[in-house]
Amino acid sequence: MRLFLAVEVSEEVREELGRLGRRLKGEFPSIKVVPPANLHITLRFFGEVEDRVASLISSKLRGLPMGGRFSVRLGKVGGFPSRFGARVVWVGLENEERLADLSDRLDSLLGAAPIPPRDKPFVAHITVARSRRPVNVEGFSVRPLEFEIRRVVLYRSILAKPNAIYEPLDYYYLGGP
Ligand code: 2AM
Repeated sequence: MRLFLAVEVSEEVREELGRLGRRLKGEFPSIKVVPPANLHITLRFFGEVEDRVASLISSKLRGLPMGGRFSVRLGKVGGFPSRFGARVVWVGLENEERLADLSDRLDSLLGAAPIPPRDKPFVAHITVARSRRPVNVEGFSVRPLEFEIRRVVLYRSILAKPNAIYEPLDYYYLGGP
């Protein structure tokens, strides 16, 4: 199964990014907007793994201290490979060091083989749309909403049309009051 670890965004953020998605669609009709229910911040992508590796990931993370809760804030609208010619449109995060620390912590808890290694450095982002044709997203922005990160979710991703289905398999709670 295809797996990744992510954190959720608040309802208010889903609404704000939904508005951004509608503005993008208005400007670039062929763009594919991520449905609000699918918005998330990936901390670690594993790709396709065997069932026993999925169970190992759950058992390694369950019950371990993940660090405390923290807040992040929506930042700039950007693009991969660039915001002037974006095929992936994303929103960045302020306080992204906390997310990077959490991603590193997960890596050290998970250890090496048979867990697939990380293939790209961590870049905190929320993907909001994808486009075959590169689009210029300079000039788009979102309100700098703040939201709390309370838990890490292990998701199974089922590639489907028109949108992937993300099925939560397990939750790992950050400490806090
Ligand atoms: P994206 O949003 O930048 O496309 C489910 O597919 C999640 O895993 C998405 O958030 C996606 O990031 C991320 N993902 C997919 N392939 C990846 C890869 N090779 N490396 C890192 N993250 C990946």
